[in-house]
Amino acid sequence: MDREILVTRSSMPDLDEYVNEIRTLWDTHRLTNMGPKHREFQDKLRDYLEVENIELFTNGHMAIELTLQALNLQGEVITTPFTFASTTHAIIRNCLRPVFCDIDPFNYTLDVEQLESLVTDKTCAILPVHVYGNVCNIEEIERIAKKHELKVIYDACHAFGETYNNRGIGQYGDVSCFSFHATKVFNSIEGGAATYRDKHIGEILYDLKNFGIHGKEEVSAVGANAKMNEFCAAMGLCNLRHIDEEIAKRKKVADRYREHLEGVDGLQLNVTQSGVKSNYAYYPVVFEEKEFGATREEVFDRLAEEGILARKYFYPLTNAFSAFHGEFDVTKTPVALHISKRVLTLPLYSDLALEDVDRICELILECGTR
Ligand code: T4K
Repeated sequence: MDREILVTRSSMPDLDEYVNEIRTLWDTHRLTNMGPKHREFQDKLRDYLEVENIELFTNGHMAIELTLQALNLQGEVITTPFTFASTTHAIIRNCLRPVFCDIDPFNYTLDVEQLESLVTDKTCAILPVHVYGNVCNIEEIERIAKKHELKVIYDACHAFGETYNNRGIGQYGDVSCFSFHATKVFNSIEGGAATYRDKHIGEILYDLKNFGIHGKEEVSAVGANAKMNEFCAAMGLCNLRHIDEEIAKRKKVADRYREHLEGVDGLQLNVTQSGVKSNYAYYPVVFEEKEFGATREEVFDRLAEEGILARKYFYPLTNAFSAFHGEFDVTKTPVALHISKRVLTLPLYSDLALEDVDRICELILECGTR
């Protein structure tokens, strides 16, 4: 191909729309610290996500990290290793111990069959991930959490705008954390949010994102700085106007992949989940060499030769990171290990041409018949 196709491409509004949105900043010089754009964006998101409570952050990671801090947790947190670094790092940076649970082989979220066997008297919380926008087994997670009095914090960074059983995904668990990073279905350049059930958690989150400052002369908590600025909020406001259209376009791309790849021996496509309104966040395909005739690496390399840069989200597993010096036994999460060695996330974004999807699939299918 004469141009590169990357795994994703940020959605952006028309330049004029953004310029118009930020114009008032030149009048007010109010660039950050919960200004009018921040307030408007937060209100609009509350409606869009169908949640009662929301707090904006500078990114998805700080939403997760500060949520764990706000809940004042101690001990062990059961989580998945099949995720981005952020999820595991947020646990460890709070001096908590991650306990890795294996994943479901088809939707790649926490394996609820194994989950309860990992609960000990040190367990304080479960941190599942709606990975690729696939919704976790919420009923079972809630049952287990209730039985053992555990907090549930969903990493919903891939699940923007999704609903489960007609309720915004952010309504589930004690807290759900979203990312609005440039690479996500919905972006505010960088950004994130926590949606939560208990209003009191919101007060703590606010303190933690703004140095614990209350008014001009009182600092009543030891907080960090994780505020969203006005330029990011303005980008979020613009992108929010177009989000439904964006997701509809992503669906067309995902459907086209499925037309070409469904039913091919040795290819496992992503699940369609009942009760879920999907956002088509990623297009993961698992390559089983024996049945397909080529490895994930061979497909990755062949696509790269043509300038198509798919990604191995999520390889390596977080429990295999060199940062942890072999502290965690990856063989205890065999399904996650198997999938992470075989999965490739194919390019998926709203303005990816369907002809490009055809070409990508052609190249993939050729790999299998070589
Ligand atoms: N939890 C989960 C499950 C997550 O996946 C993430 C983030 C988080 C928590 C934390 O949320 P944030 O703190 O990030 O809000 C990317 C993203 O940086 C990261 O947000 C995302 N997950 C992760 C899955 O992917 P990289 O290192 O793969 O990104 P990068 O720079 O290689 O970009 C990938 C492709 O995206 C590029 O090839 C081109 C395109 N791109 C990238 C950028 C930066 C754009 O089109 N525009 C851009 O500005 O991590």
